[in-house]
Parts: sequence; structure tokens; C-alpha cells
Amino acid sequence: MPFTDRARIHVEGGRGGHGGLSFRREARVPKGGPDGGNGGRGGEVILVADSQVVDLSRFRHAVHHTAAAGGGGERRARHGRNGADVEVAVPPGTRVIRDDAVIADLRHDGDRVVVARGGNGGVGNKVFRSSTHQAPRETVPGGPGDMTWLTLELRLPIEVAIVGMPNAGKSALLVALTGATAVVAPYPQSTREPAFGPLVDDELEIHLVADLPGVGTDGQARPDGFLTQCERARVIVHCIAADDEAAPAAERRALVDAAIAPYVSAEARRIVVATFSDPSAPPEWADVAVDAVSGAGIEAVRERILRPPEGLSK
Ligand SMILES: Nc1nc2c(ncn2[C@@H]2O[C@H](COP(=O)(O)OP(=O)(O)OP(=O)(O)O)[C@@H](O)[C@H]2O)c(=O)[nH]1
Ligand SMILES: [Mg+2]
Repeated sequence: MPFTDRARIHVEGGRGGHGGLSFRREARVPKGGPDGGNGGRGGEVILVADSQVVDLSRFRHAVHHTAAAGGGGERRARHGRNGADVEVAVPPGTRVIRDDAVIADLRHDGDRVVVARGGNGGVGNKVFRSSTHQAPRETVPGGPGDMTWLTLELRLPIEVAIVGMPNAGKSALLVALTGATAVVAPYPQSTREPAFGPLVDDELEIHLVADLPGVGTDGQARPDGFLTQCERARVIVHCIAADDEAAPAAERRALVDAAIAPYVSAEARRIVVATFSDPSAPPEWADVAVDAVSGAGIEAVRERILRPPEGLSK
């Protein structure tokens, strides 16, 4: 299933159980009073961030999520059962949107939000008994649960985003830096989906790095790309092929900068990496140079990502 970072789902809380209608029937009590219990409340739909879930692709097919109805009130004033809640697992980084407003941002494993409450339980006939009204037959039905459409948007908790023109060596850099598996191939737009890998620092902390395809051969953002995922990145690694003479590096850099501009955070640090290059003779427009195939220069890129030189603002 292709990587999916947006979905529409419909959620519905369970209906409340109906109030019970019944009268006591016992051997030595010929005219027992009303004893219908109240209905149980309907279940809730709850979205729960779960780090076992990678993306929103399951919601292409799982659109409707409905919690269980409450049980009806029973004789002997027994309360109806509450309807079971439904927990819907979403990947950490899922933003929940209703009517164009963000109602929750489930960033971390275990974060949860109730998106549809269940209906109230109905009222049984026992409640309607009074001195003047000994045999009430009134009951109140259970209320409906909330129902609504929601938009889910996944903003991956990536720390480092690798961007660049097609064939700029983004995937090769991700593989060399993190050992991830990604499609590396000598034709443009070979990577159709984001690829991820862990960068482990000296304190053994893991930083998630992503190769984000999404710039077309014309340098424009592609509608089926994943540049939106730059949003949470603290470091943007911009790959520019040093051996490409079709257009000046500055021109290619400006195109990619424009394509990612709507999504990149203002605080993100940027690193320009000359790929297909010789680290001992980096071009003047680059912060670092690598040859991702031989691995030369990779260590310098890693250092630059994890430990920015003092006083460097870009
Ligand atoms: N010599 C050399 N070859 C490289 C370097 N980086 C990438 N390549 C090769 O160039 C080709 C394209 O590299 P990719 O990493 O697939 O490029 P990409 O930017 O991910 O490309 P798309 O996903 O298609 O947009 C592959 O055949 C790589 O092996 C490099 O630094 N030096
Ligand atoms: Mg690629």
C-alpha cells in the first residue's frame, strides 16, 4: 500500500441504550411497581497514537468507525451496560482536523483524543413513578452518539529532511548516512515514497532522517510528493549534484528552496551538500561535499547534522 499522509474518516459514538419498561412480577406481590432501569451510555470513539502504525494507508479502506451502543435498561431496575469504546490507532504525528480547525495533535505514542462521544442512556419507567402515578409506562429512549467527518494529516516526527532535485543523490545520501533501504537508481524520480533511517549520535540518541521526494524534473513541487513532511524537521539537508552542468547550482538551489518554502519551519537549519563531489575540493557554494557511492565525506555530513559549527546560523 503506498505511503499515505492524509485521510478522511467518519466517526460515530454509540447510541445510548433505551430506558427499560417493566413492572415487578413476584409471587406474593400482585401489583408490583415499575422497575425498568436506565439505559447504558453509548461507547466513545477515541484516536490513539501508536508507534506501531507507520502511516494513514489503512484509512483508505477503514473509513467508518462506530462505537457500540449502550444496552437497554432491564427489569429489577438494572442499568443497561455501557457500550464499548472503539480505539482507532493512528501514527504519532497525526493531526486531527474538523471543519478546518485542528482539534488535536497526537504527537507521541499513547496520546489520545475522544472524537465522538456516545449518546446518553435513556430513562427507565421506574423513574417516572410518583404518588399519583403508580404505573408509569413512560420511558426515554437513548440519545444518539456524536457523528462527524474528520481529516487526518500525518506530519512525521522527522528531525532531518533530505531534499533536492531528482537524481541529486538524496536516497544515496540517506543510505550512506543511516544504512536505510531506499530506492537508489540512476534515473530521475526513482524514489516515489519517503524513506527513513536513524542517525545515532554519540549519546546513542536516535534522530529520524527522511529522504523526501517531491520536486519534479522541472524543479516544481509535485502534487503527489511529500515535501509537506518537511514541516517538523529541524535540519534541512539540501542535495545539489556538483557534476550537473545543465543549470548553475544556485539556480537549482533556488527552485528547491521555493518548492519547500511553504512547509519549512522558520527555525530549521539548512545544510547544502554537494553530491557527486570530491570532499577534498568542495565547490564554493556548498557547506560540505560528498561522494555517497564511495562514502567519502559522509562523516562530515553526519557531524554537520549533529554538531553545527559554533555561530553558524544557516
Ligand atoms: N558517484 C556518485 N554517484 C552518486 C552519488 N549520489 C548518488 N549517486 C548515484 O546517482 C544515482 C541517483 O542517486 P539517487 O540517490 O537515487 O538520487 P535521488 O536524488 O534519490 O533521485 P530520485 O529519488 O530519483 O529523485 C544513483 O545511481 C546513485 O548511485 C554520489 O555522491 N557520487
Ligand atoms: Mg531517491
